[in-house]
Amino acid sequence: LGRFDWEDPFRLDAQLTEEERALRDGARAYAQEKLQPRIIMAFAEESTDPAIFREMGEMGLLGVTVPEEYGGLGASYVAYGLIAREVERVDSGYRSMMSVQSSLVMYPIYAYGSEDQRKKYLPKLASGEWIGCFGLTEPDAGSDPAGMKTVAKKTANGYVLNGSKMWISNAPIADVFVVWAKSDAHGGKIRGFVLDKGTKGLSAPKIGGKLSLRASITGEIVMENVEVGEDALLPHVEGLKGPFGCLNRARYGISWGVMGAAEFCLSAARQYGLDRKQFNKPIAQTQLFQLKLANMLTEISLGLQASLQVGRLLDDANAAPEMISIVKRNNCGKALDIARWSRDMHGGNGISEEFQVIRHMVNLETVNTYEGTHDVHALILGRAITGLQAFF
Ligand code: TGC
Ligand code: FAD
Repeated sequence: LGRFDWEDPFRLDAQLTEEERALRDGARAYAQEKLQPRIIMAFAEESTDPAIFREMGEMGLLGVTVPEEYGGLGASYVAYGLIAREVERVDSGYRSMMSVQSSLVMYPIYAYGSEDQRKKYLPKLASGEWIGCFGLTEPDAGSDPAGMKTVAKKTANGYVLNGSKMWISNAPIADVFVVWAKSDAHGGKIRGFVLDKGTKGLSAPKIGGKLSLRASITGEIVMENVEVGEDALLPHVEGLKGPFGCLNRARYGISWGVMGAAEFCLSAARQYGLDRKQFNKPIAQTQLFQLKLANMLTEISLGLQASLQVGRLLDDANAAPEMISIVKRNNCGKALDIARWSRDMHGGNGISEEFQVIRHMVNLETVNTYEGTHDVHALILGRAITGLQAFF
């Protein structure tokens, strides 16, 4: 029988390729050396440092699954997940910045874009010189994006876009806006457009006062008679499967990312329990404390293994969206539970920024909601199980 390692309970490390391990180690070194020292202040001040995109670009962390000819690494989805886990071990906001750029901006331009769009945008997004955002959600259309009101009207030379998007990560500092609109020229079907910062009528005011994900800037996208040429249209996709194709990848990455945050919370609780004495013994020597650690470790072990399997299936082009709903939903919900337990296990210190677990806890409230809420993914799975649609 083998030795048990609580930091790698199912020998995940041994299930990775050499390239995947190298990318993970590079991401871990960057996240711990460059992001960890900034996060407490960034979260406190609700500030986002755009230089992080360029640093991530230099480290090769943006668009890792995009082929090398467009500035990516052509790496596996498992590698992408491992990177998300290392970045989110520091903060969900930093992982958000990265996963929007990779899965929600670079992926659609690569998968649905023209060759000219790929060449214009992808290398600069991969290097972090340009920052991207993805506008699907609207003030009156969140879980039900089919209810969007943004419209694209055909003109002689292109389109005019009108509408507004809400809760858009990276928007106030974005150079590139991937937005989804109902297009009259395509029978009212949803189409994707790539807009450049500075286009007349396009603005992205910041949404302030967030008590979660404070290191990742969020904004609206306001489009007032935004005129674009035909070359702004993503030519190769039509309908909701366009944005959902991107969301599949981002949701999968989130399933790994939140496990990184959960691992941080487990390690912090363990260390705190070993150091802190009450009733003349370490609190880690009490049965209730150990029960919580055991529950945390169990959920993390199972969650990581499930994400690895879905990643391998994605790499084999054999993953179904429902598999991604299982891991997005389960891992976010479990990570949120783990962060709450860890906060509790730290006692009063658990509410201090210094111990960091309450920051993970409030961040994970957002992550449990965005990219399809915990309940919406239950309904996606319920529909797959029963064949009955319960959304409306
Ligand atoms: P439904 O009828 O189910 O489907 C409409 C069309 O879309 C296709 N489709 C998919 N295609 C690929 N992948 C998927 N996962 C797909 N799901 C559906 C489907 O086949 C159909 O295609 P076609 O050709 O027949 O037209 O659509 P519905 O309107 O009933 O959808 C219901 C529901 C609830 C599943 C869906 O609307 C949903 O997932 N809602 C959640 C919305 C959401 O996730 N928003 C995310 C916004 S982006 C974001 O949060 C970024 S945060 C980023 C960060 O900071 O990290
Ligand atoms: P609603 O859809 O109004 O849901 C409210 C509640 O009702 C939830 O509990 C939900 O589960 C429940 N509910 C809804 N429908 C049903 C139903 N049929 N049955 C049962 N319960 C239901 N969007 C983007 O497009 N791009 C981004 O970059 C982006 N970044 C974000 C960053 C942050 C910090 C946040 C908070 C959000 C971001 N979002 C982004 C938006 C996010 O995807 C939405 O908030 C999410 O999809 C939920 O939509 P909503 O907020 O409108 O909630």
